[in-house]
Amino acid sequence: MSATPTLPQFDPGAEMHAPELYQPTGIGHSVETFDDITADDIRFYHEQGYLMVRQAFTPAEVADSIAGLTALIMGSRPDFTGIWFEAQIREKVETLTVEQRLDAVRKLATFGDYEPRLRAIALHQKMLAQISRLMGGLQPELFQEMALIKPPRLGREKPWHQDQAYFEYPLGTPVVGVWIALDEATIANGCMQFLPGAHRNGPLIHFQRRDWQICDNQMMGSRSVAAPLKPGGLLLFDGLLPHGTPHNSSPSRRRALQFHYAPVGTKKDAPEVRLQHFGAEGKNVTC
Ligand SMILES: O=C(O)CCC(=O)C(=O)O
Repeated sequence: MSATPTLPQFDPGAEMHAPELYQPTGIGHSVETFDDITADDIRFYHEQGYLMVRQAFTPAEVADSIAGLTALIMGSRPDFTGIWFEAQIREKVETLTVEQRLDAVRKLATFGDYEPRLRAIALHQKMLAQISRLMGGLQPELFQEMALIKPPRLGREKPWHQDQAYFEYPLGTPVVGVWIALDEATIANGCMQFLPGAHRNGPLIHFQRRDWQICDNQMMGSRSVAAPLKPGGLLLFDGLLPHGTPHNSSPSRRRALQFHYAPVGTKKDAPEVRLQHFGAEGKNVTC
């Protein structure tokens, strides 16, 4: 394949959030390994919209994923164009050394065809088996791959949102997200935070503000829970679970993988249908 030179892509914004948006009141429920997930945990997932697995992947599997990500950022595949840089380094991206680029990237997407180590973790057999249980026995199909990196002191917020506000799958589709910590994810460096059980309230209106997001006013003072995870830990979460991550103001890097699955063969809606559910138009609401 020939290399196509492309201009660097940037994340849309660097605006800081109000600290009150991310004040978790507790830590989420977890099990130790995939093998420890019981029928009660599956029920818990359906009621609360999430489940954490503290040791989902081995240190070797984590190291492989990091090596795969690093290789892509260092340019192992010049034909790979799915890299977005932090908005704050827009002025200096061209002057960064390849090493410095490692701490300037915000996200990568759609990389499995370019990096077999990342495809392998997305299709990890033990993980897929548990996702299938969460889908009531249906066969999961991977439809989205992302790596989300919060460089030290720079990594920006991902505002509160529901992932299904980004997808065209009909409401009622059991969309399952997985979020895998590659570094230790802490409250200080921007681990996931979510509203347990709120997936059952259905779609929330999203607005284009710092991102395509739930209105800050709606999230202020809400009782969120955090998902701190060691490397190799995993969060399983429902496509309608409101979640977000704060800015990383710590000195430690926070790298994570996020994959999404829907049952094989699920037909997508037209984009207008998604906006009828998640968009503000015609609903007499403001943010
Ligand atoms: O890893 C993060 O910072 C948040 C990722 C996320 O929620 C998303 O991209 O939907």
